[in-house]
Amino acid sequence: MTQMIIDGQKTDAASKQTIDVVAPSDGKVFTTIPRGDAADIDRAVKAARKALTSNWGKVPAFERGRLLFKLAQAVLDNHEELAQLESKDTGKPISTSRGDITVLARYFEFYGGGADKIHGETIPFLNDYSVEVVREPLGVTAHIIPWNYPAQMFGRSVAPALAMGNAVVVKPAEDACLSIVRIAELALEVGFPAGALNVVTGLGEEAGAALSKHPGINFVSFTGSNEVGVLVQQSAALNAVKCVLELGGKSAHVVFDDVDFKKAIPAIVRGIVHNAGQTCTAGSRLLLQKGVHDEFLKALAEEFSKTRAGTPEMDLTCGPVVNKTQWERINRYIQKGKDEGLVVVAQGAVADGVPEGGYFVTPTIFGAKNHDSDLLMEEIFGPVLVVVPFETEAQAIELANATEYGLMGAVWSENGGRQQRVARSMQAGQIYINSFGAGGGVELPFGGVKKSGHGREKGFVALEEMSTTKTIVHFHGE
Ligand code: TXE
Repeated sequence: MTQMIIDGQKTDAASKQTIDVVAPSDGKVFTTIPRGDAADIDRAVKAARKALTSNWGKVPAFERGRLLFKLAQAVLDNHEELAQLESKDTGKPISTSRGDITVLARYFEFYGGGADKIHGETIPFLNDYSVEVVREPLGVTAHIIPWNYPAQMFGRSVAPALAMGNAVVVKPAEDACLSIVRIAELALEVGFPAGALNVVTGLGEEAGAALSKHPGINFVSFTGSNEVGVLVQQSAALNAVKCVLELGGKSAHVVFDDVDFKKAIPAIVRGIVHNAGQTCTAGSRLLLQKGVHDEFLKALAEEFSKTRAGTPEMDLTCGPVVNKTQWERINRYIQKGKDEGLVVVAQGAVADGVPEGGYFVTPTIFGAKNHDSDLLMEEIFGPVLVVVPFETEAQAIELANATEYGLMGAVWSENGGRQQRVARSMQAGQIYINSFGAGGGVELPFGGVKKSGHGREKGFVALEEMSTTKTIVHFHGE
């Protein structure tokens, strides 16, 4: 049984209630987590507020950076344990979890280095005035984290907040939070003071809702569904606190006739099957120019049909999806595609020998004649790719932008002018040219436009998001 971390202590929920944790690869309960609720959130927010004015608030910037480095090292020292935990909890192939834990450590290294490098400025003003703009933490920051990349998203959201001196309250997803609790334990072991980093496990509508509307928070970062993101923003508005929302996507690959097959095909396959398609940036739409359509699709189908879903230990292309609800939802979309008359272009398979009761989905590519299917508009969050043909560059841009989302996209072409024109016309927070997602992208500003949300994470910009400025105007005339 796992405990959560409040005010430097491992603790159960005040109510003593627990939630069963199910392994996605066999559907069986293997442990429990505390069912934290409003009372526990209140304890955690109060502990964080206290830390701001006592221990944590007094740690100088370079020392904060040093603590982040120590945590990065502790993550690396416990790498295999964290990876195994992540795989058991989420179902990810073990090598995927190992990669995720490495990226987690990178976040703490990157922002550890940034802790003492965000400077204020001085501003020329009227005679006899000096003006300083200093950077300050926001205060208590709240972080509501989903289940698809628990460890990575913890790093992405929490590392810059701690680097800037905020005290943090995390509400991880009830479906997968074990790695996050373990990282918080490691943070205590390396010397983060009590209250600087609190983790309250529990249900979204209980602990999550209580956190986002708590009057003691100064900021909320949310990654998850659009529906809940809107609720979180409403709650934040009630207390007039800033929020950053990352709400998923429907990212498009735009593939032109002059595409380099060798680069594009593995990246497109990986872009939709990695993490069983449960990635906010998943490349779930493929816009394919007519001249190369048939040849490219044939080569893509050949590669895609080799994909296999298996258990973490089998370490195949992908694992199961996180829970029964997601499994049913994805299979509903696959059935809907068939019912709508979309053509099944290729399918991978579920590996032989997976346990009964696991949430494995068959990776699938559909071909559509035009862009009006729900499968092209809605986030499926599974290993399902839909292909649509186009003729002209203008048409490609129009189709790429024809969704409510705008998180990521890719242009595949060897023509430099076209690469730039299309990249600049696509409505998304990140565009790749002749690649798709790379190495965790810790250094690269990231976030959405349209219904994919607002605010930026990753890169140096996150340090600005997680802090505020104070302008000090000093009159020193006679
Ligand atoms: O998300 P929820 P779900 C998308 C994806 C997926 C769909 C549903 O399309 O199929 O969302 O997934 C917490 N107040 N993404 O239902 O409910 C919850 O406990 C405050 C995209 O799992 O949004 C968890 O910690 N918090 C995505 C987190 O919100 C609440 C990743 C996300 O859960 C809450 C996950 C409430 N009322 C899903 N209700 C991405 N952008 O990567 C729930 N939560």
